[in-house]
Amino acid sequence: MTQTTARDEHVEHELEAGFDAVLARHDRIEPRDWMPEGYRKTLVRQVAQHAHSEIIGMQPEGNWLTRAPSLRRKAILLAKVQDEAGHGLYLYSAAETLGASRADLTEKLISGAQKYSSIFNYPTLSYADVGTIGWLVDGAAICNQVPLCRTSYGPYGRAMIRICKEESFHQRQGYELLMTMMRGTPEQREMVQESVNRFWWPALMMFGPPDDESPNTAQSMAWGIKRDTNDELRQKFVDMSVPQAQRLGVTFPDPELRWNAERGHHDFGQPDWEEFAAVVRGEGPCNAQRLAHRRRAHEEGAWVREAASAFARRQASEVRA
Ligand code: FAQ
Repeated sequence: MTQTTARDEHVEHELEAGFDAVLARHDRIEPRDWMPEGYRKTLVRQVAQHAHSEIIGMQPEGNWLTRAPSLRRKAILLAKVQDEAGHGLYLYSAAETLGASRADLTEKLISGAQKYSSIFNYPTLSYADVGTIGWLVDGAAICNQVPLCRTSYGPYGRAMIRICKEESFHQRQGYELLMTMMRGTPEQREMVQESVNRFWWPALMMFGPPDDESPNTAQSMAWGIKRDTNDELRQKFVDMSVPQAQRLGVTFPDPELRWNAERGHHDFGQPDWEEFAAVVRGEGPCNAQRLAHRRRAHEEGAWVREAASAFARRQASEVRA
């Protein structure tokens, strides 16, 4: 071994020890800190997938913007969909602090090289779906994201704090919409139940595969990127949703769902994991439509990006002059 290699190895060792010490203290890793390449890559993967989900996630509800049943519902829905765009932008910015570029991540999304959440590949067939997405999809997102406020990477955790506050409003508006419909006609109540039946299982899939089939969980937990496993969060979501469903007057389409006094949790059935795998592979009901829409919006927005870059270049040259 040459002297330089030995010294490099020693430095690397020290850096790694410093990184481990930060994690052990439950402190934050910041963009300029040394980090193992695997940690950086895992974060870029998760944060990019999260950002893409927020952006693609505008489409299912956006579908109902022009058909909202009242001005009030339209104002609420517009605000919610715009919030999702904002979440996408905070998250792309967090990914940029790791050396990724937003343009490159967008290319990877529209070429299908990077994933986004399976949930957004299901259609929204009635206005009740707007309420169900708020209640169950944002509810699942909150369950998953509140622990991420304590994730070990500073910019991601800080983005999560604001995102969670906004997701809470999203969940409340969804629940309030469904409650209003449940107080309406028998047809409206049926619409709510039908919508809940379609979204329950896909909402459970949002937490990812079962722990024993999750290739990333163990390492992500060791690095403090994830604070809970997929199954732990899924259980938390089920326990949280059951009393809310009872209050609302709807049921979940799971014959195995029941309280287990010994465990202090609800037992529940397994989602169809083959369906999950197919949706993640791009074979869900709306995958092609969602990506085609995003691709078209990206192409049609090219002139805005060019104009913004030209403006930024001119401003920079004026400052230099
Ligand atoms: N869909 O080893 P794991 C929202 C992939 S935001 C598609 O367990 P990991 C707000 C996973 O990437 C919703 N793919 O992976 C909103 C991995 O593939 P890879 C998004 C999935 O990362 C509401 C492979 O399977 N939230 O809803 C899914 O440790 C309403 C193996 O899985 C986030 O992204 C899935 N459901 O755990 C917006 C939260 N699950 O990359 C609009 C942050 C897993 O190895 C309207 N992310 N995969 O090829 C996370 O917490 C984690 O990334 C998990 C997955 C828990 C999603």
